[in-house]
Amino acid sequence: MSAEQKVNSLQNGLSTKRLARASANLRFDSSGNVRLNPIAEKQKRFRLRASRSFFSKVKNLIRVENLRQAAFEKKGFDGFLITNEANLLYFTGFQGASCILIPKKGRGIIHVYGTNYEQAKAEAKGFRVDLVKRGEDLGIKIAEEVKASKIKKLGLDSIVGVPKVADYLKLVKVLRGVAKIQIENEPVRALRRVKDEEELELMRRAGELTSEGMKAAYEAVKPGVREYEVAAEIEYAMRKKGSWGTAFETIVASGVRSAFPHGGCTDRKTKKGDLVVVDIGATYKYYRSDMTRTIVPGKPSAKQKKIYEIVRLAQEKAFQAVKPKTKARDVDAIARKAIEDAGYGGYFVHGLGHGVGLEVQEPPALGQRSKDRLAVGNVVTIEPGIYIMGFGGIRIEDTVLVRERKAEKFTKGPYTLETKP
Ligand SMILES: [Mn+2]
Repeated sequence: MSAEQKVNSLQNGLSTKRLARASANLRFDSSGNVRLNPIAEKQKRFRLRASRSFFSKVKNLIRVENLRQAAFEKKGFDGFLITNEANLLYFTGFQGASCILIPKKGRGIIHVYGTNYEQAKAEAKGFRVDLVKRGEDLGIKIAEEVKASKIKKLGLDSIVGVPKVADYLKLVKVLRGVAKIQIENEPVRALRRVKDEEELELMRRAGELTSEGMKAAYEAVKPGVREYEVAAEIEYAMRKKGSWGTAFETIVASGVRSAFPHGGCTDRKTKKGDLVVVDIGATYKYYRSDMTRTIVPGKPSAKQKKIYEIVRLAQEKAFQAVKPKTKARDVDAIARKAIEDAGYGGYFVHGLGHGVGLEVQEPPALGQRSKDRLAVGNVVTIEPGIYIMGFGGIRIEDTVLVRERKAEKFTKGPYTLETKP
């Protein structure tokens, strides 16, 4: 599809005059996806005030159009069903849709139960909102729409959880002889892993809130304080500054428990000289952030300092290597080599990092087996660690944006073991 055709196909539901204005602000990125151009991005704050709902409608239409390009033109689908929660949020900007059917042409159809019906109508711009009535069978409803829109090859983004598997099997049954169904995650993932300016603004804010939480952690970690008390101070600080909630369950793992990479948070009292791994994240308008620091209440030992420096250097080296077109596994390898060279290779027991966005773990993956390549607009974590049973663990993590030249850190805070520098 030509750029012009693509913009024209956004016309669904937009008046010619308004569309002309919107089209002038569109550009195409290197993957051929439609984006608002940078000047339009700059004017956005002003424009949003004037017509927030119009722009959210254009944004949603652009995203649906990009999906059509990725799934219909490149993969041969002629209909797409979105069921994954984060994907639903990505396309509609609202939480509570059951699924969206994207037909060949025209608006996507949001299916929503009564509880969320009014909110969907108010918030999910650029879609047709369809109420699923009590007792109505969603699978049959979708099948009827698939038939009506003459869809022959329906793509499906994901199947997560037992009820959804059951829905899927039912859908396959109902659509037998009508349309083929195929699970295909890549088209939506490809869109979601390259963040646009608006998403980046929200993620920057989530990073700032997370950094505020980490400041609170440095103040709260003291000998005798319990892990959950530290977590409470962190979460309170983030909430108070505007966090919509935690991006995942706060980790405050102290002493021997710090050697468990996902140590959670218990009622353990931290002791003088303990390693305390603090892994936290705030959420802002559904976008998440992820940050880890390791703190010692009291005076760190020589061994703790030595290992800390190894992890810090590995993180710094990996951060410097974050560039577009770089293989994600090469960035992992740089951190891994730094830790191996220092003699602790066997103690770095997880991948270097992962993508962050609407979900706290999403593509691309930064691990030894990753096939991903970094691209401008990816937001990823860089989080090397060394975990020694009986001694404790040290991890340092930041959420960073891949840019043309140097990557940008969204989470900011000193790299110090001591509570007071
Ligand atoms: Mn992480």
